[in-house]
Amino acid sequence: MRIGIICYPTFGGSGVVATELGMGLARKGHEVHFISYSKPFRLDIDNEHVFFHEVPVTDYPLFDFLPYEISLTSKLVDVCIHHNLDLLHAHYAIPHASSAYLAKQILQSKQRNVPFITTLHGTDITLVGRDPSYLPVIEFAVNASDAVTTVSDDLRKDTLRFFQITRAIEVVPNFIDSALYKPSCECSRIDYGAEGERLITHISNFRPVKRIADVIRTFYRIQKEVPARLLLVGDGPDAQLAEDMVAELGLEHQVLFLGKVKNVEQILCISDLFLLPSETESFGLSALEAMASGTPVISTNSGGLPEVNIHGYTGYLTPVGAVDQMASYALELLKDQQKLAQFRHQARQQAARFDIHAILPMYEAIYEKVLAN
Ligand code: GMT
Repeated sequence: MRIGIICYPTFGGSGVVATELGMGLARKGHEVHFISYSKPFRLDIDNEHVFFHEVPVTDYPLFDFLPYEISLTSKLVDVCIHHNLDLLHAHYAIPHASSAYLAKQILQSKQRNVPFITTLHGTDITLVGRDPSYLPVIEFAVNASDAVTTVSDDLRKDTLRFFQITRAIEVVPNFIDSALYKPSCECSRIDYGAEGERLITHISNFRPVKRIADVIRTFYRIQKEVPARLLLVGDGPDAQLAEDMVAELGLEHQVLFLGKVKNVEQILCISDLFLLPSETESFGLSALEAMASGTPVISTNSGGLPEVNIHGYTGYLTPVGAVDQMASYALELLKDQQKLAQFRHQARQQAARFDIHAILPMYEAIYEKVLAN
């Protein structure tokens, strides 16, 4: 198949999933065209079946806001025609699904039929998409898609709750490559912490929804009882808040701000615990990556997280904001070597259910169904 993938190129789960999906499809022999305003940060164009098309946005003194959707739609039309694409797959509804819809209409006027699949990732439904300034367009584009998927059952339910949906929604969970995310790696713990120190990790795009302050509060309680370091991976609007808190609590020597790291598997495989105290999380791809690396997860029970992290088996779940509870679960594992080893093993086992080899055929089956129609 010749597949066009529309995604955000930035440090974020939807772009990561779209990139890994496209690269996985290319390895299986499909021709995959990524369309975005810059090259997705995890994309390696080292496969003859992978192409990247940059969406140029032309500025003009009249524009206070650049009309990205129009440039994207024009690019979609152009790539579909010149590369004879069979279908488009939009990751994150805003604005990718509505641009794909418009491109499909334009192509139809040129006697070409290019169906599009929309994958909803999270805040495109739960936060941003519900905003009245986006809702009618998103609702329309979702209903007009030739197939719609969500990354968890919880997100499917939210979509049905917040929007008037007239079509079926299939759940295709996020996935990892178990050959890449594994407990053993060449990294050395000594590069990040002293002998005997536990390594606690958090990875995110530091948006308010991630509740980065709860990560630091939880770590503050942990390090009072167990020698530990906190590895913070990523960057975003709340990075400054995190730095200020770390200074206020006198944790400068125990918290490492690692910024945007491309190969997060090298940090996860040396970590003892992963913290994800999000306000809402449709799936929690970073939690899955941690589990695949044999790192138990202490997370909130919000959104789709309970579909990934199993309470008392792969880690623990707590209500949002329950930092004392998070810290006490963390300490329970960190103080019991045998239990920690057992949870590590179970986390890896649970993650295997989400291996790319099991999930990718689900997308291929949807593509085939759409094309057959
Ligand atoms: O919805 C977002 O916040 C953006 C998106 C992203 O690009 O980072 O994250 C969402 O999609 C990921 C991949 O499907 C999920 O693993 C995240 O849980 C989800 N984030 C939220 O729901 C907050």
